[in-house]
Amino acid sequence: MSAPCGIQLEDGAPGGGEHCLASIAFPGGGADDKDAVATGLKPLDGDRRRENWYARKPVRRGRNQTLHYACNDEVLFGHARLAGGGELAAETLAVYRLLGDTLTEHRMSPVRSWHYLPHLCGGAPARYREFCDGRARALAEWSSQGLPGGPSQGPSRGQAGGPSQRQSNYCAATVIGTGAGDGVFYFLAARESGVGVENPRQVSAYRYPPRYGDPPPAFVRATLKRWPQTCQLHISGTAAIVGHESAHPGDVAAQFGEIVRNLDALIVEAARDEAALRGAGAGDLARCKVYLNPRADEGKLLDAVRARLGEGFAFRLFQGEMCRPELLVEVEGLVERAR
Ligand code: 3EB
Repeated sequence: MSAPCGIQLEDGAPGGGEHCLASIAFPGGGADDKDAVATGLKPLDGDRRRENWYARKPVRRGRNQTLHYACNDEVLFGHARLAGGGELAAETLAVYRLLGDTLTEHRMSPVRSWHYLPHLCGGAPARYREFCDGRARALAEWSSQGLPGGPSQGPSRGQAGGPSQRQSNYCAATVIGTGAGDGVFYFLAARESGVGVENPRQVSAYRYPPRYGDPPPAFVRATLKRWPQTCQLHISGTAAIVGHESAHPGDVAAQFGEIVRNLDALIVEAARDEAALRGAGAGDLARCKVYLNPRADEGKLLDAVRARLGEGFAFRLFQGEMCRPELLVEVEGLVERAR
């Protein structure tokens, strides 16, 4: 492995844990799953293989209250329950405080985060807003403590910024609603921080107008992580949002087409910073996960994927709810290149 960390898709838990950072299970929660991070995600393609995260160098394991992690001097990978049965904002705030403490202790910067939360927007978007509230409060605390990963005050590149203009050091993220059960949060962090990349077709989520929720969601469209020999573009969950508005409500195939345009534009933007990414596009997404709203037509989606990205394009398909009820599909993945 030329990168300090990577994912293998495997049928069970990794044998021999010296290099294993974590084992992500879909959906997980069975008797053999005590070492797995159970996502609660229902695979629609029957593929229940785990995402086993490995580090190039041996890791040691630690725990900060409910936050479990494994790390070496290059990477730290951690996870925690985020049940959110009662107060999701308070629970998110508490977990992100633990994360901030852990990253400070190990001198790590957040690179990528995943959140799978039951009942995210079934009925009302309230729970997603609660989540955003808790995360934003914690990340604001991080900034005041000098920790990377939060908002930073000051003018953004290329923008006429007064002191109220927010620039971000947020990391890439996924937030997907699952069925019953507990929620889960997991993340990758690195000793050397990555760079946030925004999408020229989309308003930065942390600048969405307040009608989508106040505070706005605290994430960037992608984190560009350079390692000594490779670069990884960790792409956030990407939906059919153009500007700040949802496109093509009710039309899963058209939403997928818009997502492909968003992914292409985002990767081109990242390639302005990193020559190794030049020429790449949505079809180069590795470890691609597609989340499909239970109301949407799976056949129409699969036709759209084949039409846009070709028969050979590899991806995993899960049932999931998006942060806005009209969004039927969301896509995430990783573009990795030698440099
Ligand atoms: C969007 O673009 C769709 O709150 O961390 C996608 C990925 C979405 C991450 C987050 C939200 C988040 O606004 C929703």
